[in-house]
Amino acid sequence: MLDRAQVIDEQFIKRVKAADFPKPKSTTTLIDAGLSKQKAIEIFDSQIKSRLLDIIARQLKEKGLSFYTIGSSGHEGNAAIAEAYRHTDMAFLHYRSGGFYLQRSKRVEAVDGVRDMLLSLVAAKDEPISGGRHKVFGSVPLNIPPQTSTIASHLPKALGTAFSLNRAKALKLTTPLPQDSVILCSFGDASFNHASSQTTFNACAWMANQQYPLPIVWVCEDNGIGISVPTPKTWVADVMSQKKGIHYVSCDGLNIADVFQKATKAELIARENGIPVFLHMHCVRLMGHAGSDIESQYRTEAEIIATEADDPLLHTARLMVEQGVMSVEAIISLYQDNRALIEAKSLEVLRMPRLSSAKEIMSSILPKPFKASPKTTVTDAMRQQAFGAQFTQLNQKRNLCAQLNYALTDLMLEYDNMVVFGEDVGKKGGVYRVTADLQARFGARRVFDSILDETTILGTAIGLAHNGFLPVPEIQFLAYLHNAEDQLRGEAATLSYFSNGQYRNPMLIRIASLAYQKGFGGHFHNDNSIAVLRDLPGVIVACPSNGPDAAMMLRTCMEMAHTEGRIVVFLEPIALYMTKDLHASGDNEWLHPYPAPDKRIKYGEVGTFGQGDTVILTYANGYYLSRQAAKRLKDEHQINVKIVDLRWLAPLPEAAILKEVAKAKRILIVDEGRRSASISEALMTLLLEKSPNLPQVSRLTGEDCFIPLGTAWQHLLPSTERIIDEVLALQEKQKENQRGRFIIS
Ligand SMILES: Cc1ncc(C[n+]2csc(CCOP(=O)(O)OP(=O)(O)O)c2C)c(N)n1
Ligand SMILES: [Mg+2]
Repeated sequence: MLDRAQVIDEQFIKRVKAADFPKPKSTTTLIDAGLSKQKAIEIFDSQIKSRLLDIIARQLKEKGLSFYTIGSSGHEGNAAIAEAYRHTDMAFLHYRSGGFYLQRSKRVEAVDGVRDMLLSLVAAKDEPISGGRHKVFGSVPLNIPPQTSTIASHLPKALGTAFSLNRAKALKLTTPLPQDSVILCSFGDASFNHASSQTTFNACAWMANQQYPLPIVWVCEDNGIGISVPTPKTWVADVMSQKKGIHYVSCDGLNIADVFQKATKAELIARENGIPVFLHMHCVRLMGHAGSDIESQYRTEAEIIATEADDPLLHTARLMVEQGVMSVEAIISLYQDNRALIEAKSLEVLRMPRLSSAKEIMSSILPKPFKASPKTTVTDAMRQQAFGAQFTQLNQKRNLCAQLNYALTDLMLEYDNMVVFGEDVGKKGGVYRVTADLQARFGARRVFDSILDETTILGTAIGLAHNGFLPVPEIQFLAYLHNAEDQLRGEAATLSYFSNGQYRNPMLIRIASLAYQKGFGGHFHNDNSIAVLRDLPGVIVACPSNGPDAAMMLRTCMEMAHTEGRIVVFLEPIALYMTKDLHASGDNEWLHPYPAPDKRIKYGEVGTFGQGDTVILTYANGYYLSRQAAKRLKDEHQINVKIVDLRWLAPLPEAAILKEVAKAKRILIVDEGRRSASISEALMTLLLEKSPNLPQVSRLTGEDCFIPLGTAWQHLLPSTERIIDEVLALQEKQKENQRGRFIIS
């Protein structure tokens, strides 16, 4: 079959010249829509530019000069949507929203939309959003954050940003987005079915049901197909036109007047009334899914030709001619002049530099330095008022749970834009009462229950962060992070990287984690695997083992979120929340006074206990058990050990670890995670690679297994006894090592 890009290109010229236009699918005129002739020409110009960029993308790809050919052809009606909104209305865009991007770019003088898109095609370093890291629509001045290729993953955060608008108003916060903004979010018809979409529409309808204002317009760019799978004709409308709480509006994506009219209507409903709108734009898909897609494998030639006959550019050309806006000749000139312009600009961008070193590529993993929002100077009187009766008890010895609660209280006083939310964190104060009384202290606007959906929780966090909040979402148990982990791994963690450090979504995700719960059995409440958190570039994983550390680490984590835009995962060891005793019942040695609010544990600073030439590297429950083991090793075997509490699990505090083991004769790694993919593997590698005088090292870890119910978990996890045995075994092994060489067992 012929190259469809060429066919479509030639067809446009031929049919316009012959005034051979497709029949309209709707009757809305420019006058009906209130669209001036000049605006109509501008929209048409954006449509043409978008089309020609798709065509040139394929030509460049054929020559090996560009890398991605997914285009917007057939969807160019979305240019008229851009016209209906302000450029300050944040837009989370579908990968076929080229027309939208180009039309919006006309609002901001400094932005050259065509150049931006060409730079993106050739992965040039000067590409304005990702700096050559991704072919994506995005621009800070246009308020278009870049989206990932994971379809539908952007919907939860778009809802979160819409949610943030009214919340900011209610809390009288100064935020980056104007408070009368509308949020836009576009996606395809097949993406509509994705779990991330469906959960978002559910959450959106749920919030609307609570009368919460949500100025958001969901734009479904419905071309009737997802790669090769057709969407049943009435499917999207059947579902969404029935959905209570979300206003449904349909438009003909082949008629810019109709699109503009309906988009304007949607804007009014969303902006004026805070009612979410589903704008269903019917369009076609031209040139297949992408350049690599061979459409003839799943569509007949007749079907392809019939779709091409409905080219939206031909529809706009008809509208322009019929409504006396442009002549046929003027349209051809506009088309050909744009071709010349784009070709000239493409020659320019081809000469632009590309990313050329790992350092350069990785430079955007962390956000660029920015001016952090102001903090409140907290006085004693403010603390007294917030803590109430508890204020006088703050210097009494408390457990980990209470200290986290106190630290969160102090942080809420310091950061006006901090919000705490998740399942049951409000009135109940969390399953483990870590957030107890916070809602009473700070109100339901800052401490609130989410719906039972982790994707929505993390998506809301990202969305809130897009509008200047410091979100502190809670995931009730580590095992439940996983059904939403895309929001962290795919979305939040990649935002800075794919926006060249220009966008950030700081947050502190608290997760009740790890095993050893004696009264609460089973894997799902005792998940001891943190593998999915270990390899996220730029994300910090913190894990305290005791109350004061938790409070002082939490403060540092919030500061890093606030001043550096960092994403921090804060793993709270459930089994230690209420722990009081260390060595014997009633000794209260795991209770500690709450550290003064200015005390911090710096990022990368490890904790140490004891002195000895055997060093135990551990964290969380492992640290607690090692402390028990240390006492017995001393009392019963006259062995002194040094215990290092890692505290920071990713990135590992390498320098501090190496310093602590520099004089070690034996190293025992105690890791309550699984043998595979736990921190122990990273520690082993670190020691092998960077410890000059590597002593005898061994690992004590959990088994590669899920945690069973009841008391059987004890057979799988490190225990005090086993730590003692391992230390003794290490000593023995070293004695046996007659050759004096370094051995890893
Ligand atoms: C989560 C996820 N699964 C699969 C894909 C691969 N994929 C990319 S686009 C696409 C089809 C999307 O169709 P639709 O939403 O209708 O958008 P269209 O391309 O038709 O505009 C698929 C399956 C992906 N990008 N993300
Ligand atoms: Mg589709």
